[in-house]
Amino acid sequence: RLLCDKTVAYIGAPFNDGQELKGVDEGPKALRDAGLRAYTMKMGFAFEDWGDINPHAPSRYTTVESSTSLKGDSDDSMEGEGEGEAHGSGESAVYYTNVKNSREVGRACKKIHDATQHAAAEKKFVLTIGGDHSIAAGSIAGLLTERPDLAIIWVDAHGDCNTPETTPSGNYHGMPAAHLLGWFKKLVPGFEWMQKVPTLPENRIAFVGLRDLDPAEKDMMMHSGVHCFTMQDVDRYGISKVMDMALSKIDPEGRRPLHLSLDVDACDPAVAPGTGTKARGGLTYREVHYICEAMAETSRLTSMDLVEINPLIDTPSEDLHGDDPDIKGTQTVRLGVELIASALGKTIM
Ligand code: NNH
Ligand code: MN
Ligand code: MN
Ligand code: MN
Repeated sequence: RLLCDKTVAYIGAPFNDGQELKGVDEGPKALRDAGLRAYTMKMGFAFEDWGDINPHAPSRYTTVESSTSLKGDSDDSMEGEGEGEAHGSGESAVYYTNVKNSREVGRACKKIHDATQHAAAEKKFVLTIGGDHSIAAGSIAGLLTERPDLAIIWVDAHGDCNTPETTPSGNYHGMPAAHLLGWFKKLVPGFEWMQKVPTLPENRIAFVGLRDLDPAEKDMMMHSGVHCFTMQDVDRYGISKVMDMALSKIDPEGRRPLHLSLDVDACDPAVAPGTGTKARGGLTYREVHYICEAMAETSRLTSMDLVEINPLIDTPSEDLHGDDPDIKGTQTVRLGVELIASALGKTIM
């Protein structure tokens, strides 16, 4: 029994505001232009392009949202002046004020939430393309609402587990996992809606590829129930053992729907140069493909985020024998299409 249909719902989240560098917002368009639709259809999937989330337009998904537990905080009531003060008495007492662009980020994430929830309700394979990793707060929140037993593999050089108290940068893309885990003690302006979203249990997320953690972030992760697999673990055990261990931690009985949140900065910069925060010593081309293939092999992968591809700083793709001529685009964009194909079940033989 399949947990989702063979239909990809493509949700573009062209979104920059969770970090400093321009260009990640061009990810969704670059992947379309690279030929993703034709490629996934060739693999036997139906492909529905749900368009891009426009952070500034009213939500298209208000009907879905009002039929769920997300009462109150509807998108429309969040638009306009002073949404941060909605809870009355003195913003600073209950609100963090140091998250950069939090109103824009929060509002966009709510729209992503509505879209992924809607697509999950329709049993689609929900593919959310960033944009920076902030979008995962929205996509995973929406998926959790519809698929409450969801378990997550978060592939990243970084933990994305900072809270506004520990963030060295104020950039929300370093915080979405902590937010989903319920580690924020106060509200974030723009993210009031997160209070109504189910909290992700710590033992239901495993990080793979870690190598660049901030000290306080590392401390919180180590003393929590989240599962961490560093690049040293990948060296020591090999990627196949790491994936077996990670999956058995978050889904011991092998029954949960699975989500892959894939930040391309998990890859070695030689493999994925087109990303804003590069960290040396990352996943090889085959290791990152293996992760996607292993997820597909479970038959329980029902959603995926692909984030932090920055076409503006990407390098041209080298033409190699055996490359599929149907995929166009620069190196990291091309890798993105290939990784999606692997996650959808493409195999070598
Ligand atoms: N940990 C740093 C921060 O909180 C960097 C996070 N950057 C990422 N994460 N690209 O994937 O700002
Ligand atoms: Mn990330
Ligand atoms: Mn990262
Ligand atoms: Mn990143």
